[in-house]
Amino acid sequence: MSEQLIIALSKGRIFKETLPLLAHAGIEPLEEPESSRKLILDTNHDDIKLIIVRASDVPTYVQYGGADLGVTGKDVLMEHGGEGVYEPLDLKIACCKLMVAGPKDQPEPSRRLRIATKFVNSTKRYYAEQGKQVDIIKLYGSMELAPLVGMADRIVDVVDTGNTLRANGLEPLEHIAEISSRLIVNKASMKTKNRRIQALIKDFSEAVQNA
Ligand code: PRT
Ligand code: MG
Repeated sequence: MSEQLIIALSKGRIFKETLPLLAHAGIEPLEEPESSRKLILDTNHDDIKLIIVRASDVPTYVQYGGADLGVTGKDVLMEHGGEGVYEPLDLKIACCKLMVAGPKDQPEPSRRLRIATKFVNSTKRYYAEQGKQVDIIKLYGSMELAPLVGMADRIVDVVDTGNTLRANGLEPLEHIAEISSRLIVNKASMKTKNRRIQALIKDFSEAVQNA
């Protein structure tokens, strides 16, 4: 039997939007991550497994060889830094924008801006490029709440429709980066399983072009 190929995905939009790409490569999961408690999903190929991990853990699994390949948002990849992984393909799925947002019609305070975000590295880099000193407050979710309770002046978060911002009286202020999901590959796997990985990259890129 040939060696295993392990692909790391996260539940939700990444899984859903990766399914058609997998299908184009002839790969079909035999169970649903939403209904199954299993973390390793079988596919129609004995030697291809999908592992379901936290979105922010996908680059780490691929970096350390827990998975050969993964699908992850560019936002997550920018935070991680991308060490130990190749990023051969923009899958053009789960698209959104990384943005600075804040309360509607609120001028900048005269003191340093306080920014709440889970994207600490990207936020540091963005303000450093502007030559602006800010204080960053690290959060793990629901960033929109921080300005509402006076804990921060601004947030840095990914925005799609902007409905979540609007529902909380916030508005997008500055555009930091266009985000889409990327195929990432473990560097050692790229050498040892090159033929199979190249074939998968080719199938995925055809599917992206046809989408
Ligand atoms: O949920 P968990 O903490 O485990 O991880 P996660 O939130 O990073 O995972 P997930 O599955 O929600 O997102 C995976 C990837 O999808 C992200 O890394 C982004 O690259 C991408 N993506 C695309 C988005 C969105 N669109 C998006 N809208 N990720 C998050 N959102 C959030 C947004 O911040 C807001 O809170 O969804 C909410 C609705 O957005 P609006 O603007 O349409 O209201
Ligand atoms: Mg989420």
